[in-house]
Amino acid sequence: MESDKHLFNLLQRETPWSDGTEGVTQCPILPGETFKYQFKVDRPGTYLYHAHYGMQRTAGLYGLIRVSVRDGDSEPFAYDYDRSIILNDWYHNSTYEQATGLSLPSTNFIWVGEPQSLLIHGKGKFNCSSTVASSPSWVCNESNPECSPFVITVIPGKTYRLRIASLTALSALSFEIEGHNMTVVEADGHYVEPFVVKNLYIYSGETYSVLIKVDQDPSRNYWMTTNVVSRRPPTAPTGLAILNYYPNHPRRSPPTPPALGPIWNDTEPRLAQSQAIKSHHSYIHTPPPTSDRVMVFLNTQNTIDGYRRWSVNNVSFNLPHTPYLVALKLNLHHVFEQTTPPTGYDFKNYDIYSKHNNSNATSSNAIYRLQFNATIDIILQNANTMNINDSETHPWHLHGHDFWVLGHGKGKFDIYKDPRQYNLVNPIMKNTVPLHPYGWTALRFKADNPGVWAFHCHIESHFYMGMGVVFEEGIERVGSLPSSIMGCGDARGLGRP
Ligand SMILES: [Cu+2]
Repeated sequence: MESDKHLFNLLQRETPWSDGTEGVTQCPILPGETFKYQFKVDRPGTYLYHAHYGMQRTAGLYGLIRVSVRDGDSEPFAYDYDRSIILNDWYHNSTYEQATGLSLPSTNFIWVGEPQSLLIHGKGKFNCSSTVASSPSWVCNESNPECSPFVITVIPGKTYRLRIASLTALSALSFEIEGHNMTVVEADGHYVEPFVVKNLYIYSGETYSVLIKVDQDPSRNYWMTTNVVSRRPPTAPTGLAILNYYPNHPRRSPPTPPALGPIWNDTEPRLAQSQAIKSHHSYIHTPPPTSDRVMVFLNTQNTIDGYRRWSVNNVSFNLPHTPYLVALKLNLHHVFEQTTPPTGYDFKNYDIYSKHNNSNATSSNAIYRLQFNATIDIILQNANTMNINDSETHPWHLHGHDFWVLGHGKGKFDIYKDPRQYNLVNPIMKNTVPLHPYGWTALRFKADNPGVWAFHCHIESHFYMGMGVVFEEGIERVGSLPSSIMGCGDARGLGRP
């Protein structure tokens, strides 16, 4: 049984029901049903859409949206050609098998594990020695055209804009192009003050545009490679694609071995890249100088009632059967818990570097109600997992808003000292941002988009295991809901005239 849900990574002003988040803004789309998303495309840039139901995104329902600038408008950089690359990781187990394993009691819990392949625009390789003997012979036949890497053909002397997006289920990635530096010019639909990288770190849910100059020895092709970082030990083989210098043959392998990527557990260059991303000087949206409400979100792993979960401030998130948007608009108060989840944790006593049982953790579907138009600060605080000496990278994605990235830091966030280092001058606005191991990330946003919005870790299995929260703001300003979002839970039938 399949049902689809699409998330459009645009702000959805006045159309909160077109955000595509199952359980938050709509009911699942059942097999055979049609659902029409209608929304204003509010700004140019590079965006993603994907399934947002269970772990369905991982099965391949996703894509990229390019929004061009208005006729007559220009961008703060120039290029000759525009190409897109979606990065992903790929598992041989179905998403149903994966979800089932994650849902077992912790004594029998089956982790999804590392992916078998990394995909560059849908194509990848895996280690054939891991194939079972009964596999059909074409599976590991390298001469099968299906096994050939993705190719981008480029013309020497030209400049290319590459729109690079990640929709990995789990992996944090590095991406590089042999012999070519990349100038980062866009992040999540916002222009970046250009900076040059040899290697781009990219996390699930993020998009970047980079410029490359086709200026190397034209007699050969070059590898484009992607590798896993931040997980031990990375086992997926390097993801490969070919930058094909015209008129060389597009399938001719470069004469050099592909790059193995940066050291997987070196957090420093990843933190440095996060800190290097600033708004382009001509496109700065200055953030409000202060906030009305500050929330600190401690990210931890827990065992709750015998199940392995992820939590924010020791509360693990569950989706209700009736979407919040419907429940709140139609005053169905009984369909989710009417408590307020915690807005902080025990700063003084909680040691983020040691392994905890977090035995006071609970599961809940309660949400944060925000005052309309208030300025909200969120500080994401990382910690040790339930394994010794282990803290993971979590890419947090906010629906319905772009937030200012005020800062990234190491260790435990100090609510008195660290805000003094916030970048209030030229912070980038994004919709997805990494929380680095044992670090903190500070965000600010205006609660000015009437609706109900998910904020969650973009790692598919982490959100599935409870790593998310929901914000409501200005629900009384939301217009009449379409009946098409009401096919489930206590919402069933409510939309009919
Ligand atoms: Cu996560």
